[in-house]
Amino acid sequence: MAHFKEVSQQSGLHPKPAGLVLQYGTAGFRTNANQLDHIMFRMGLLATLRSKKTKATIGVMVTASHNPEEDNGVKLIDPMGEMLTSSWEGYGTQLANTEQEELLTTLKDIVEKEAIDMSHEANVFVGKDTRSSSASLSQAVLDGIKALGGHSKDYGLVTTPQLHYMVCCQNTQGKYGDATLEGYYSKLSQAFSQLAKNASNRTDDQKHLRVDGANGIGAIKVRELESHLKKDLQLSIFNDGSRGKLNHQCGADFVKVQQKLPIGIKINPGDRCCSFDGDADRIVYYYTDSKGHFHLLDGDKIATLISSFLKELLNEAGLDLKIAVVQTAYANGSSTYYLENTMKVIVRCTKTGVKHLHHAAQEFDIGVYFEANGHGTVLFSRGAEGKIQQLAADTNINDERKKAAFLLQNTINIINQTVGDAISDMLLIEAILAIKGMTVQQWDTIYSDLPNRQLKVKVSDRRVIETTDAERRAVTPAGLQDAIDDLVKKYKQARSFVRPSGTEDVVRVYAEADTQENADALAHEVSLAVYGLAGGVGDEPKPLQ
Ligand code: NG1
Ligand code: ZN
Repeated sequence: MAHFKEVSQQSGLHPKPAGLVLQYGTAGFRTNANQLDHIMFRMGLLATLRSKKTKATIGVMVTASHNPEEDNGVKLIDPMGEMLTSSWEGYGTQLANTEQEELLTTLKDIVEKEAIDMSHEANVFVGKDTRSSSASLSQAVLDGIKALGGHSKDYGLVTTPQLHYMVCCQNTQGKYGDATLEGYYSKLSQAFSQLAKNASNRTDDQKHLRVDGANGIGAIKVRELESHLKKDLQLSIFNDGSRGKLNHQCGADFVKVQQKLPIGIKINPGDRCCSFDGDADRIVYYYTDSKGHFHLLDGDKIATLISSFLKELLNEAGLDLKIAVVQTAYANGSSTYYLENTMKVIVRCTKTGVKHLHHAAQEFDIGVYFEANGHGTVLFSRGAEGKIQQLAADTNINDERKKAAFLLQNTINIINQTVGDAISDMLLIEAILAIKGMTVQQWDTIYSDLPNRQLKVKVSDRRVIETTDAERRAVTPAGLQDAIDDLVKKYKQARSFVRPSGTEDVVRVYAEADTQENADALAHEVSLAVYGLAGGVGDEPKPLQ
């Protein structure tokens, strides 16, 4: 086969460092950028095979999200804009780790196993974030696609969710929207302006939002969106990449984990602010009060705001649709309690990693899913969308139902259903706050978060920790779960769990309790248990200050 010869020649330009082993994890490959050139070339090959197999356009995004600037990464996007199916992640790992001379054999094995018709055309969309390494790494992806005879379209700088959106638009022949940036901005901004019509008498202050762009791609793209928004929403963009370093002391991950303001943002008490992460698929909100205290509104608060808005609209519209909220073990206990007992919606808990949440959300008419870190979206089943469209077109219904149907229709249009999207989530949250005439403080008081703490522990092999029950309990090493249970018993309203990270070489520890001191103490004690029982390396974890 001519293409295999081409692969053989081209792969020599993207050699694999002998012995290097990497794994296609929860967010694709992610590590220091200088180890990734061969991975990118090979993911270009894999995407081309995946495209031939599915007879659809596939996406490849070059980014390491919230990781430091020095890192990079790559993830594949499946035809409907969702993450690569797990059955192909293994091929990603195989291709990544096969030594140079075995590459063709591995490739042919995949072709054979999947019975891929190599004569079929392949089409791959490629995007990248603003990291300095992204340009050459995305070129390596394009080289891989070309070597296997695939067609590619290079979108250049885009957010991760924008590329997911393009793939979905392309494979639905434009039914989901136009596969262009212009198409994306106009669909979202039109839906926003329709929703904003239902907000009464907003002052300029209420229309004003401060955005921390994490010095990344989100800052560039939210500025492009701005010109489509007219006067409905006024943005002040900080950490826009003109000076600071990507994700350094800013961005959604920093704000969520450190529970403090990002660097470089100027705010007065009560001002509404949000932070994106490095590839703009996460968002968190926050403000400071008159005493200067910081208040975070994370993915759990966002899920609560969105699901209560949708539930009210469904009631008003008289639509009987099943709505659920999907969370992970990191969801604050107060949010789960509020959703289940006050709002009375179905709550599901899945393993960490967006694909798990996405799949669970697909089981309902309307599935709202958010990780506490701010990654999430809303999925509407085809049946639910149909019922909403039908109602919106019905001329024989009263004004209240008509208005609710119209709001639901535009809510569907403002949401990027392919994946969590900071820009789309931001517009939806702004629209809900505007329609409800709600301040960020009022939103914050829906429930009070239990104080919590997240820590990391270094161990020699994090795979010694195996978990069950959506990662809420450790099965191995022996004795660890008993130790955690005993520690948790010492505190009020306490909960704690540990799990190996899928994106970093650490074990993550989470604890919550009635006070911040207790949450900190519990997290520290559990860290010591992990260090002692799971092969901790380096210095023993120190208590928090
Ligand atoms: P790991 O490193 O597996 O904890 C982190 C996030 C996930 C997800 C992935 C992908 C936490 C605790 N974990 O995974 O939720 O977003 O990164 O980016 O926030
Ligand atoms: Zn991200």
